[in-house]
Amino acid sequence: MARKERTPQERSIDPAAQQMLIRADKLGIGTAFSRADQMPACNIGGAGMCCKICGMGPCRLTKEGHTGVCGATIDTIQARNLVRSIAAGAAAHSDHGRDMAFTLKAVANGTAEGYRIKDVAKLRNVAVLYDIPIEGRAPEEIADELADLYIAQFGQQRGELAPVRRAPEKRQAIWREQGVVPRGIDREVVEALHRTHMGDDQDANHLMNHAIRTSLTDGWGGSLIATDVSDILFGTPAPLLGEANLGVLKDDMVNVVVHGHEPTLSEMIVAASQDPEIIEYAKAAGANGVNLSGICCTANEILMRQGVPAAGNFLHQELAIMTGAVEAMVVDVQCIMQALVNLADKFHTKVITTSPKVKITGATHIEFHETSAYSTAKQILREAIDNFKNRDTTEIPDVRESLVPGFSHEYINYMLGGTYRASFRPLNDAIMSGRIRGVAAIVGCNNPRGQQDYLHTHVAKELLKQDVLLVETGCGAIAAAKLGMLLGEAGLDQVGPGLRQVCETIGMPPVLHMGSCVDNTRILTVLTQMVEEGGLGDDIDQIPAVGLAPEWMSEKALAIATYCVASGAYVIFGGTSPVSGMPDKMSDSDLVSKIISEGWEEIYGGKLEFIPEVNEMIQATLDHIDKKRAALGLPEYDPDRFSRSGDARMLALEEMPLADRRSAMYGVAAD
Ligand code: NFS
Repeated sequence: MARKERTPQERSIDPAAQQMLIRADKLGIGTAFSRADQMPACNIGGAGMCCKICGMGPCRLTKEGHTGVCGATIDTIQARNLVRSIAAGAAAHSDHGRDMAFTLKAVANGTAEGYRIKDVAKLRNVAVLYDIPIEGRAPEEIADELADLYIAQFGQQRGELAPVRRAPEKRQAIWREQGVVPRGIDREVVEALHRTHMGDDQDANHLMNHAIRTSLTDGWGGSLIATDVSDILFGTPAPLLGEANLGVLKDDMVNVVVHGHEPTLSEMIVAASQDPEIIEYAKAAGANGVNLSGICCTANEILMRQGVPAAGNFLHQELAIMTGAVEAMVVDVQCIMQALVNLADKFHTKVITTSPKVKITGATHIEFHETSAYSTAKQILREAIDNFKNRDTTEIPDVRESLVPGFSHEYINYMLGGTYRASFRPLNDAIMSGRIRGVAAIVGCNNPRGQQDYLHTHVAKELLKQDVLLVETGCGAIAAAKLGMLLGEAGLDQVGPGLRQVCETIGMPPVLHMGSCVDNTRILTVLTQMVEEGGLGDDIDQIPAVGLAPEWMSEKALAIATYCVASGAYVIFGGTSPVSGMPDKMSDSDLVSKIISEGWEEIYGGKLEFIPEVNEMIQATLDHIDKKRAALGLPEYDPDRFSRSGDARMLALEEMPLADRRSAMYGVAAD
């Protein structure tokens, strides 16, 4: 039975999205939002209780005690499905990391067109972590050795993944004791597929151990490699001014939207869009140049390094085309909806696929290789410019917000301590004193089954009031950006008094945009440094911190959640649990749910829970932070302890009659 169709306001809290959804309705065009309304969610598959691993099925189990044709239980089927999702997510991130490592190798050997090593300092710092000699060596020589080491992580068969050494020592010891240190990235993903094949691993606990091992190939493997190499090639992010939302599209320019994940393509398109030859070409076509913007994690990559505006997050990909103002949507890998091609047909937009791994029927394919990167980028832009003449009527929502992204681990270190004494001391001290109650990472996708951006921003606002410092990545960060929550210090009046004092003293915003989803590894290395700084325990699980993905939808999100749990974090997801029992309680099988929460907490100190209700999500976050504070012996959080911050107090004083100020300031009676 089809669900009731929601209004644009029920589908998204973003005014730009609402405007485009009204336009979609007027034009009779479907979107992910309307398809979600029309597609009833499958309770059995959603709860992980459908097994289609072999040809005897699919077996849809609905009652306690049901088994598949082979005798597989609900627990085994849920565990197998979850392991497969985590393997797919880890594979996506890691394959991205592999391609980055190949690009680094090509740059080191002078075979990549248009790229160079932009951040030599980061290259040297990373090389040292792996004992690669740096003194007296050219950057290319160091890069060549680092690229070889990183490429080797994928095919390594035995031993330990090299980046694992970057985790806190105590954490590494737990992983060794549990036998979950990954041997090689590809090996663990292949083994995940093998173990979940018909007739293999059929013990839920044993399967979930491998879920942990597979996820670690992502967080302390492929994703970390992707972040390192992106920084080395394109620069480690530092704060800059950017803009977000559909209002960044321009009526008088050729609009090219880059969408997907890998910065190799988008960085080259950014460079090509500034090429005088391309600008001339655009002018000859009657446009004022090429206007680039991004969607999804590609947006984050070029936003935080180049200040290229973000047109939006995951659910904005169709809405951008709906403006009628996009000449080309250039995509590489991941989170690209197949619906784009049919939608683009209704307008003049060209969908251009570029990755050798991704073709979409009906899209134009211009394959992108690092050996001819710059030339291909120019070719893509020329295609877009040629398409400008086909533009019909447009409707670009006049909605955009400024934001300050670019808080890399390195920058936070510098921000807190300066160039010569870079340190996390002020942050740790602020948490220890209770000015900052704790830290929460709000990350992950949009999901059209919910109201776009509502959970992301509502949770963020409520936690800020409670003096919780926020870090954000992925589509969650873009949600916050679009709603004006990444405006540097501008939103400080919405923030609790202690956190406000810290932000004003350091000059930092209360929500730190740390990048794309592979950049969740920046959060891991930040947490590691917080441990090493001292005062917050000797492992990540002791820090008063929580990870949230309120609007998750992708398998990558499940991989991220699992490696964060394995690293010691409490992770809360919104939406539906892929290992829940049936909602009508026909099955109360909850072994896998218990393994990933209580079971993992016992071993790793972190746990994964699915909490759909927003207030429960917020309360669980605060309870966990307070529990960790108590365990560390830190003072109980007290919002009144630090009263009003300096700036707020000064403003209040300024408004006072002069005679009253003295007593207000010094507690003495006026003369
Ligand atoms: Ni992350 Fe980035 Fe967005 Fe979700 Fe997709 S873009 S890798 S998966 S939808 S946050």
